[in-house]
Amino acid sequence: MLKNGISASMMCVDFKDTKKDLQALSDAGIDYLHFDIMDGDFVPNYALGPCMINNLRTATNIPFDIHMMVEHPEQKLEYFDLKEGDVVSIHVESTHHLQRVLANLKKKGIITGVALNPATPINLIEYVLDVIDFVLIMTVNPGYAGQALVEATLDKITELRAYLDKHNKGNIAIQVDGNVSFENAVRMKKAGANNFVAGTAGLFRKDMTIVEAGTKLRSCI
Ligand code: S6P
Ligand code: MG
Repeated sequence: MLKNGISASMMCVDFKDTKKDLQALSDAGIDYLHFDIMDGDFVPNYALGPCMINNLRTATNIPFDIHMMVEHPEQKLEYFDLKEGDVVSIHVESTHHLQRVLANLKKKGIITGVALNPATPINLIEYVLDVIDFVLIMTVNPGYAGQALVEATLDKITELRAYLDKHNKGNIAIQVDGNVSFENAVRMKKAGANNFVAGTAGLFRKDMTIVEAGTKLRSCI
């Protein structure tokens, strides 16, 4: 089960002083560290990978949330040393074998999520509802931090919550990712989101510290 709360987007940390940011994220009581894995193919960018994840295992007690934005995730997951209790999300658009990849992760004790790009319809998740703990609604197009919200995704969150209830899956959480600002977090929460990926808009801000932003964001969700 995915915890309600805040997942910090690790592509937004200050790589010159990762240790300091990790301490601040811990002080802020952040619930997960969100690792954006990008292959330059599924998305128009490269970011993060197994070596960063392995490196940080011993540097923090905050649980890991791994967002796979790669083609053929079923082939690339073996590059990762996944641990029971890790969170992993797989994009519907990235594989012909969505059920297989999610079921295999579930067997390993992974908390599984299915991710949807802004233009991808909700009903594509119907036949994987029994192998997921959460749905990740992309509220921006994947690839970059610092983008504007795709407004239509707010209605999508509302529709997804109703869809899950209709399928007797009220226990499946909704994670949102992209421009989770303080204002947008309130709207996303109202629409039915439970877990909020926070980057430049809600946590790694120029006008406040991580602890100040984390405290403010928590009061919004
Ligand atoms: C986007 C990625 C996200 C971003 C996050 C950044 O491809 O999946 O996790 O890192 O959205 O947050 P913000 O507040 O800069 O949009
Ligand atoms: Mg992400």
